[in-house]
Amino acid sequence: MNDIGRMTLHWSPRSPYVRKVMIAAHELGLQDRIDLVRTVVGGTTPHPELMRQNPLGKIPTLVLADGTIIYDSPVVCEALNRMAGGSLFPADWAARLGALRWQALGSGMLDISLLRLAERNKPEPQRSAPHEALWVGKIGCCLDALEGEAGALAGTAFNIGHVAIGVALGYLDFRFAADAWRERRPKLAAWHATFNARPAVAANMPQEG
Ligand SMILES: N[C@@H](CCC(=O)N[C@@H](CS)C(=O)NCC(=O)O)C(=O)O
Repeated sequence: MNDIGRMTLHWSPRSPYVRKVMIAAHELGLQDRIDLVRTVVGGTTPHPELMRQNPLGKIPTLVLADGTIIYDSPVVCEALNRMAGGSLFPADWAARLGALRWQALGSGMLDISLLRLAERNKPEPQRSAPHEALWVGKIGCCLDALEGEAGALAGTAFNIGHVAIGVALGYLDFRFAADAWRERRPKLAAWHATFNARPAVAANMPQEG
C-alpha cells in the first residue's frame, strides 16, 4: 500500500455516492490517504474546474497521486479496493456477481431518490405527480425485494453491495424520512441497524452543509 501516496476526492457531506466511497475507504483503511475538497454541484450551475477533471461534472471524482482521475462511485470503490487488497469486490465470480447486482440495486435506488428530490424542490405547479407516484412505487418495490433478501444480506460477507444498499436506505432516512420505509420491513430494518453500527458507516453519516 506504500506507493499509493495522497489522493484527492471531490467531496460533499450530502452526496450519497460520495458517502459510498468514504465508507469503502474507511472499511479498507485508506481514509487517511484521501484529502477532501468540498465541491458543490447540482442544480443548473456548471462547475468548470471539476468538468476539466470529470466532464460529467459529478462527484465523487478521485484524483490519484500520479494525477490519474477516476469516477464514478463504483469505479472509485473498486480502485480503492484493489489498492488496499480488500474483499469488497469478491474474487469469486458468483460472489462478485451478487455483490455487483446489490451495488446496482443500491445505486439505482439513489438515482431514483435524487430525481425525486429534484422534483420535490421544484415550485409546486411544475411538479409531476405521475413521476412522483412512479418513483415512490419503484422504491417500494426495491424495498420489498430487499426485505426478501435481508437474510442473504446478513449472511453474506460484507461487500460493495452492502455499502450501496446501506447508503441507499440511509439516504431515504436523510431525505425521505416521512416514507417510514421500516414499516412492514422488519428484517431489512434489522439488517440496516447492523450496517449503521459499523465504525466506517457511523463515521460517515450524511449531513447538511
Ligand atoms: N453514477 C454516479 C452518480 C454521481 C452523482 O450523480 N453525483 C451527484 C451528487 S450526489 C452529482 O454530482 N450531481 C451533479 C450533476 O449531476 O450535475 C456515481 O455513482 O458516482
